Amino acid sequence: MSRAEKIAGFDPNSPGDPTGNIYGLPFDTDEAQVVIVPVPWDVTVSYQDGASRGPDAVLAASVQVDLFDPSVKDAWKIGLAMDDISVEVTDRSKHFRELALKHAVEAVNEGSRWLNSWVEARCGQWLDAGKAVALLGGDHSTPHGFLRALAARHASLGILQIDAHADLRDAYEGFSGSHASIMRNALGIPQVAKLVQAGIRDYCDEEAQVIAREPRVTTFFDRDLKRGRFNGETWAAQTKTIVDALPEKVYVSFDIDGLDPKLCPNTGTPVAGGFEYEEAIYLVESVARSGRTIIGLDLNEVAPGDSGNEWDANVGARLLYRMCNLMALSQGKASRG
Ligand SMILES: [Mn+2]
Repeated sequence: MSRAEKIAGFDPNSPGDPTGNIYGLPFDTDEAQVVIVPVPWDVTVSYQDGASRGPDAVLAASVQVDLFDPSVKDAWKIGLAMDDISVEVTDRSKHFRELALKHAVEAVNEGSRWLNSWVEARCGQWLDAGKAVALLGGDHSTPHGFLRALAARHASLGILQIDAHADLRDAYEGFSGSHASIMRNALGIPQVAKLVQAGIRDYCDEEAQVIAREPRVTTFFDRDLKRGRFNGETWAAQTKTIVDALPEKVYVSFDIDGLDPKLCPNTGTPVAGGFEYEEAIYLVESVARSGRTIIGLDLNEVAPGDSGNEWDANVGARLLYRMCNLMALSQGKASRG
């Protein structure tokens, strides 16, 4: 069946097909304009594990997501599909996590380098096929290879990081590829011209110093955003300030713990405070509507609860759907709703 025939034969109003692809959509990765690359990896988790099961959980929860998106016209027709969940990545994550618990630092760092190369190749392959690419972690270390793939294809880019944590540590517990170092490592990529952080509310002295001394980093702390609101600033005005700090090409890195933890109670390192769901969507939508191009994005640290609680994945699946649609909109692969 061709892509056109699949669109003609699909009923977006019917319940999602649980045996199908992500969101119950009828497209495979060749037919899709947006490819979601799952990275089931959580090796250096510091508090609660489970993010490696994020892709499975989001895939399962995705069939509950209604496909109408008020921001993007006929959003389901864009074509979203998820790449295979790699057994090799899953197995290596388990293997290196065991080593991390034994604090085998060098072996684990070698594992992180392998993962970064794997992600770079996988995402690069889809970028070269003309796809918009979204990475689904996994812990927050997983997008490093994707950023390298984008840096190899764009002379300059900025990152919008939505997160409770600054993730600017120079290695954490000795692990160079730690989730807590992802943005420090991203700053090591010369094409990363700007890092704009939003929602940050848990960070150490070392990270505060990086923020203070590194001209590429602009941080909008949760405390300052909230206090501004208490004093009458609007989220629209604050959002404009955040977006204005970004260059033309933007990568969105969304750690789900940037949201209020009531929306992600099982994430690895929840912190009180944070964004409401629609506040976060509004921020990402404002990037797209500003005329900037979202050249890639990730959603990370979505973890299902041990008790079979699927709430985090339910939120994550909705967030990912709307961000993918907004990325497609910003890339001219869809039009405004
Ligand atoms: Mn993070």
